[in-house]
Amino acid sequence: MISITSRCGERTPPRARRPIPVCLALLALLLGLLLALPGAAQARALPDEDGYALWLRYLPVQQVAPLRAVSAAVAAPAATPTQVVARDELRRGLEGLSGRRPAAVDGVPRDGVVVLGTPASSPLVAALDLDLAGIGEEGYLVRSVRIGGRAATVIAANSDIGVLYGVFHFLRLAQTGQPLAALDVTQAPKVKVRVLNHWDNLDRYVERGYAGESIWDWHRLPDWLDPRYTDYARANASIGINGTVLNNVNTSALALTPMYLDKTAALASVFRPYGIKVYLSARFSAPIEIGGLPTADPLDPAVRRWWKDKVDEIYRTIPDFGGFLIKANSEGQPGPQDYGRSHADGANMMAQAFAPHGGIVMWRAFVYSHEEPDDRHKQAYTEFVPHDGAFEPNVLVQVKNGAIDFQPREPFHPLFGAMPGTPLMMEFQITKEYLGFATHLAYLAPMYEEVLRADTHARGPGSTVAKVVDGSLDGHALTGMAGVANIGVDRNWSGSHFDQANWYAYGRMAWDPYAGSADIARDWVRMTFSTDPAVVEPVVGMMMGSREAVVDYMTPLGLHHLMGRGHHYGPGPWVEGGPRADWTSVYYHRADARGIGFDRSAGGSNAVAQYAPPVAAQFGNLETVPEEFLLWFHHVPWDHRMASGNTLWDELVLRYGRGVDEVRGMRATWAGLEGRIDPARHHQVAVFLGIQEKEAQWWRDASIAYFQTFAKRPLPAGQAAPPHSLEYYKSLQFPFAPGDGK
Ligand code: GCV
Repeated sequence: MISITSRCGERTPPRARRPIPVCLALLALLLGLLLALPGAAQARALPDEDGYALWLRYLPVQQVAPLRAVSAAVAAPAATPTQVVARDELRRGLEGLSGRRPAAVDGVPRDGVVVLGTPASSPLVAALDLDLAGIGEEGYLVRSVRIGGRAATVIAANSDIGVLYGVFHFLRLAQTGQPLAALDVTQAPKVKVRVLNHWDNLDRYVERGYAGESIWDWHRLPDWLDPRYTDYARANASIGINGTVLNNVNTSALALTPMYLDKTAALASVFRPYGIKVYLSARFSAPIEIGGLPTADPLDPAVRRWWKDKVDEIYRTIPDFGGFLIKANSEGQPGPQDYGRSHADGANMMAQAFAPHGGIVMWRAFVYSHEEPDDRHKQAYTEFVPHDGAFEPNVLVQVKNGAIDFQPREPFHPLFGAMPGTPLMMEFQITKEYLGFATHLAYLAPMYEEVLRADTHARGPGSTVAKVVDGSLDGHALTGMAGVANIGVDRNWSGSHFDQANWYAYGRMAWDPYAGSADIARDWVRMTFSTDPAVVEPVVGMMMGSREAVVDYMTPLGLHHLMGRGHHYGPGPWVEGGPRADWTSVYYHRADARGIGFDRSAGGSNAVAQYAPPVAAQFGNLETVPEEFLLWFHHVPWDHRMASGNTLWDELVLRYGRGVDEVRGMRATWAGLEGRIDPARHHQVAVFLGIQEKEAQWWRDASIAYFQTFAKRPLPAGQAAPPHSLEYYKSLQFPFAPGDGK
């Protein structure tokens, strides 16, 4: 009889296996000893990841059997590009997650088939006679059903793109370890236009970009279609984003020339199967710069003709083009006011050119002028409210979440609720111009959530910003949300692993402005790092506290706009002088011997009067203003008593310190996760958290050193004095800090 050699080296007949458990036990012991030696962690380490896969990693799930039970095969039409994409994404995802590629089938020959389609594209879906009436063009159902007595999962919609969204939802459930056997999901987006705004120049420089150059390789377009464009589209479709504005709002008119329209058309062809329309920022003076006209006056017939012809030309090149995004009469950009015309005149001229094609105009309300001495906070409201109801129906007025500029915390913009006759879309910033660039960990969804849930009281209590944005407050069908993208050519797309979460959360909240930031964080962590609760809970905890930490160490208690000049990197509360007062810090904090803060109450600039009366009353009164907005709305004496019992000065110092402590806590939490996250990503995040701690400390020290020159009070007990002089902090220069406008 042939004998085999066991791993213990014993000569054992094939059936006589008794000694093996003993020998395995010895082996296990040996292995255990080996693993306990230094360097053993390396041997166990998870494979390195570079972050390119984002939240679509599709790695094997822990509980494979339940997933395999519901996903043995896929029955899907493949007659259109979107159908192919939906079917392939599902098979790719399931193969990665379950370790088995599901077969493609035509019917339901066995249990565990995932059926995709619309009633028109799939006879199986048609036969189910599902109620798809309420889900619109982009909604979907994901439901566990029986077909011919067999268990199946149907992903059904009224359109191919709805099916694709449903596929991504189903995959998310699988990725996050949710039960899949009794599904009954109905989803429809609450917002119609869900776009990214790229502040990408045609030379690939990204204004306020911290993730490398622009991913749009304009020079090699239209011929070279970087595969990354497809992955970009997949990622966006997976979170419901349905449009992208390719170029910076501070744009060159060249973006509208035939050469660039061909390049844009090439990108549109990649994005189309994923339901993503392309939009362009248009320069208001383009009729002069590329049209050879002497004027860009929106009431001039030749100018109107030029825009109409240009828009017609665009639609000949890109039949499903989305529309224009316009920054006009803001920060030096040309606009209708250059000709004594209003924003409505400018927007309507363009909107009329788009109307026959079904396109839209997103007209930004981020306007302020250095010729206008009034509080910058008030200028957008002053310029836009008189034109409420005067915009064409295909115009969305795009409003930043707050009235100044994407600060770590701002009260909601007073335009929300103040223009019932005009659809207002939200503009959030995903890139972290004012929240630590790509190195600081700041999960922004709690900030988005805070603004969306804010009550404008415009039509009585419960008139939340979310209701303005989703159109339900004033009955608008055209609705939108924009997110200023944080994407670049960095391998991990966003410059840091955690900044991917802000892109992800933005998409989820554009789809559903009522979604909860913690739930979204939990999904993201499970998909991006691990489903292990020992990872998920601490990381979600870090994320949820992270934005508040930034508020504390940069701009506590309603302070704002205190960063370095131009590049916006690091503290610069001393910034003064220069071309315009509202580009300085002293304009905003107004610190003096008496106290600190911008008086926007009735006794000051009276910006509070732009809010509905209950909000104006709350913000305008020192006794009732929420402390997080105290110095936003009031100039407050240094010895003012805070809710904590501390004086304002002491509280300010303590808040700065609290922010630094929070970052220290995040570092410690992250350090404790070593071994549970792949070394490459763990290491980069750990190093970035180290940078964040250093910079948080710098913000705290520099700010305290500066404000103490006004407060002239000692630091509260136990608070360390800044280690350097104010002159030292002021002397620091960062000539090549990334992302500055140019
Ligand atoms: C694209 C701020 C930023 C600018 C940006 C501008 C805007 O001022 O610093 O870089 O320009 O906002 O939103 O238009």
